[in-house]
Amino acid sequence: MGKALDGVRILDFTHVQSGPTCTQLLAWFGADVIKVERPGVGDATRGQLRDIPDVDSLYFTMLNHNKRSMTLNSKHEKGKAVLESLIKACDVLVENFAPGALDRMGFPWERIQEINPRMIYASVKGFGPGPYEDCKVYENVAQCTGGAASTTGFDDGPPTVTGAQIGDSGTGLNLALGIVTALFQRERSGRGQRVMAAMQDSVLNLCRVKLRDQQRLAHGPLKEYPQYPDGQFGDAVPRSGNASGGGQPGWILKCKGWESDPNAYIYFITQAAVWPAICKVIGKEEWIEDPEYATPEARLPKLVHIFATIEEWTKTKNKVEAMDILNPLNIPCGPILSMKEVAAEPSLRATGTVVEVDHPTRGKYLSVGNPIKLSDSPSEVTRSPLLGEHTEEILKDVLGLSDAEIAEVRAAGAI
Ligand code: CAO
Repeated sequence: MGKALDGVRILDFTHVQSGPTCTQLLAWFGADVIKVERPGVGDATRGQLRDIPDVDSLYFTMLNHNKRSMTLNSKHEKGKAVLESLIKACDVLVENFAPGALDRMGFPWERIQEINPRMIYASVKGFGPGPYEDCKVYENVAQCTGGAASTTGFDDGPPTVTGAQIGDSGTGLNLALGIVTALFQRERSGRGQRVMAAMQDSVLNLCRVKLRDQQRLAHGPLKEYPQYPDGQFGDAVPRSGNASGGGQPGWILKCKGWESDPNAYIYFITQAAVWPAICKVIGKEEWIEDPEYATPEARLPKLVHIFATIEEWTKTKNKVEAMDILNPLNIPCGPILSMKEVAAEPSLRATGTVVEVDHPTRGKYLSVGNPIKLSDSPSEVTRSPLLGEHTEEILKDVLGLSDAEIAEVRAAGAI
C-alpha cells in the first residue's frame, strides 16, 4: 500500500528536537526525508546524553526514524553546488538553525525561490519578528516565554516547566501542518511558499486557556483555581496547581500506596453530569440534594474540602481499582502512569504508539511511534540512519552524479 506523502522529497536541515520531530512525522507519512549533516560532526544530539559509548544516543534515534542521512559541508564551494542541485530536486526544505544561518550560507529565501519556485521553505525559530527574533532558543526558553511556566506549578513555588516537550515537539507539529498545507496549496498555485513556526507562538497557542483566564481575571476571581476563596489573586494568571483548566473542576488525589509509590495517584474530575454518582461512590449521598453541594456554583468555594473528602475514598483503592470502579459510572478520571508503566502498556504497543526498533549498533530500543493514525497510510517505524549512511546513494539516485563526480566532491572535502 502506498503512503500519503509518497513522492514528496524533503531536504532536511533540522537538528536537535523541534525540526526533527516535524520531518520525522513527514517521513512516517511516506515522504523521502534526506537529512543533511555536517561531515564528521552530524546532528549534535547523536552524541548527547549517550547511554552506550560511541553509539547514536536515544535522543537522536528517537527523533530521526525513517530518514536517510547524507553528509554535506554547505559552506564549502563544492558543497554549495550540491546543495543547489538538491534544492532543485526537492519539494520542501526544512531547517531550524539559529536565525540567519541559511542566509549566511548564501541561501536566503529569495535565492531558494530563484533556484526552485515550487520549493516550500519551512523554518522553526525561537521567536517571530520582534525584539527577540535573533535569539537562540531551546525548549524551556520557549516554555518560559510562551506563558506556560508562569502558570504551571503551585502558588507557593517558583514557575515550573513541564515534562512534555511542548516547545520543541509542539512546534514541530505545527510546522508539519504548515508544510502539508503549503503542499496542498501548491497543487493549485504551482508555487512554493515560506512556512514559519516560532516556538514562543506554539507554546502560547497551547496555553490559550491561560490567556482566557487573564481576561476573566479582570471580572473577578478565578473560582475554579485553588486560590479561591481563601487565597489572593494578583493582576496576572496565577499557578493553578493541578486544577483542571476547563469548566469541570479536577484535582490529583492520593490512592492506596501513595506513601511509598510516587505515582499512586489518580486525576479525578467532578463533572457536573455525574455528581450524584460521585456522591454515591464516596458514601456522601446526602450531598446529592443538599443545596450547599448540589450545584456546580455552590461547590466552587468548597473544592478543597470536596476533593479532600473524595481522597479519603481514593486512598482506600489503588489507582487501577479506582479507575475500574469510576469508569463504568462515567466519572472522568485517569491514573497517574509512570514512564515505566507507559512503556509496558500492551495497548500502546498494539496501536504502534510505542514501538520496538532494532538498530545496528545499539540493538533493540523503545520509541514513540506516530500518534496520528491514517487508515490508508499506516506508519511503519524504521531505524534512524547512521551519519552519512546514504550520502552516495542520494548523490547518485537523486542528483544523478557519477562515481567520478562523487569522488571529486569527496576529495574536495565537501561531503
Ligand atoms: N555544513 C556547514 N555548516 C553547517 C551545517 C552543514 N551541513 N549544518 C550546520 N552548519 C552551521 C550553521 O550554518 C551555523 O553556522 P553559522 O553560525 O556560521 O551560521 C552553525 O553550524 C551552528 O548552527 P546553529 O547556530 O543553528 O547551532 P547551535 O548549536 O549554535 O544552536 C540552537 C542550536 C537550537 C540553539 C539554534 O539552532 C536555534 O536557536 N534554532 C532555532 C530554534 C530551535 O529550533 N530550537 C530548538 C532546539 S531543540 O530544544
